[in-house]
Amino acid sequence: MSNSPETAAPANVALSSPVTAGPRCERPVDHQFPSTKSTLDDLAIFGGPPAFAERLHVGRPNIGDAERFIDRVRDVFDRRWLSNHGTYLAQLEERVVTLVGCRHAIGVANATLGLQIACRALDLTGEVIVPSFTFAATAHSLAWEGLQPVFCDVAPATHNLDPAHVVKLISPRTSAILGVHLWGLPCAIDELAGIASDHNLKLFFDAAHALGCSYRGQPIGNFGALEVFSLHATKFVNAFEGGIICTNDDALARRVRMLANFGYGEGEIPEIVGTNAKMHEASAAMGLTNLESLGEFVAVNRRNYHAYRAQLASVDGVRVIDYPEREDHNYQYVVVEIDGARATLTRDELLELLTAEKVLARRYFFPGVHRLAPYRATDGAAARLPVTERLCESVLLLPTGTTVSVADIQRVAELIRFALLHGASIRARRASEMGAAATI
Ligand code: T4K
Repeated sequence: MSNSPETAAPANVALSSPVTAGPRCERPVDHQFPSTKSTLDDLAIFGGPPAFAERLHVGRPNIGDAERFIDRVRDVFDRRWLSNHGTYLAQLEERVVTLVGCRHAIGVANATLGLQIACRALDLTGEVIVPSFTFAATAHSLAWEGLQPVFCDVAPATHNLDPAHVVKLISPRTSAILGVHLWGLPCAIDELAGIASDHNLKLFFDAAHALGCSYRGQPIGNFGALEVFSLHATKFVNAFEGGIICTNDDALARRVRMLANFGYGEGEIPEIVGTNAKMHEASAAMGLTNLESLGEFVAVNRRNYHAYRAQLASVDGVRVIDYPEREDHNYQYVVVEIDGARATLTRDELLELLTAEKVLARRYFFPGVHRLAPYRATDGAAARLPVTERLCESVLLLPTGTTVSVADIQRVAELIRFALLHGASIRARRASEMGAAATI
């Protein structure tokens, strides 16, 4: 697997490119744990002490001004208005409208329900073209609405829908294209809009990752028929759970509001079949409070992203995905690709090693939605998704967010560098230990 020479010398790695301290981190540095690994025995998979006392997470929630949130919840109690388009939801929606610059922002209980409502609001039928390299919820929302997801490959640089492949998948049953702005990187929106218009298809976006991001200078939330943000706990801005549907279409906005609220319009009697996808006031207060710290969250995420880039730049076989500086970005995810041809360990071997050190990196998204049980039998798409298949085997997300410090990142990068310098020895020792265990 590896072409890289293995260094015999112990890796007491000196850090290059010091990273300047930025905004506050909520976790103190734990000094009692050794910051470097000098021999294989130091690795936690071989019985050494883990590099971190407490686990480092990918999706640790960013939390803004907790006191202000608690004051708002007290106010909710005082006024005894807990749900059904309360004042905090109205404020949250207004703030998103201002941030995104769109005409309508509609708060919902979560983005999955938001996508389901989108399918209804757009009257979709038959097949919808969607990437497989995404969280299961994207495809589930279609399947839940009785639609067939048709899995499309993605572009290697952005991990987003490949427009050339989209065209090939259009059939007489296709009613829409659902793009995902994965990691907050915008899809090839203009190309997709052209294809949708040429073939008379609806276009909408799963923007779960993309609050605070832009495409050609315009905020995400303004494209396609509508876009759906997630405010889940692990997202850049969270409302515990939540979603926001943004659109510039007045009629569509009205329909979305009705669908999310049992079919009620302005009157006392439901006009259409609707569901209950309302966001309650505690969630709205949390979303609003966290939105007020958006600038700080971006600053911390951006600092962390650049720290990882600097620390991992010289590590052979590791690529940190690019976020173009000319666009707004939330830097919520630090996404690395482990190149199977150049790195001395596979992504999964590295993940096992990091997990033992209490670095809970994540394989988003493994094994690819087209390989999940509900879709495997119906689609059989693996052969036509070569980029997706490669990414599902090579992508790893590293811990970041306001609970991760630059010192943590230096330590994570040291671990990765040490592991890949000594990959062949690590693999050989692991194999011999497993073999010995199997014969006991
Ligand atoms: N479209 C896309 C592209 C998405 O990524 C998602 C959601 C959706 C649509 C649907 O949006 P929502 O309906 O959720 O609004 C997590 C999230 O649950 C999910 O929202 C998210 N994508 C996905 C990428 O990640 P899991 O199964 O990986 O979550 P879990 O519980 O393993 O947590 C991840 C990490 O975060 C762990 O290390 C623990 C940590 N964590 C998590 C929570 C909830 C905390 O430290 N505190 C917490 O409160 O799916």
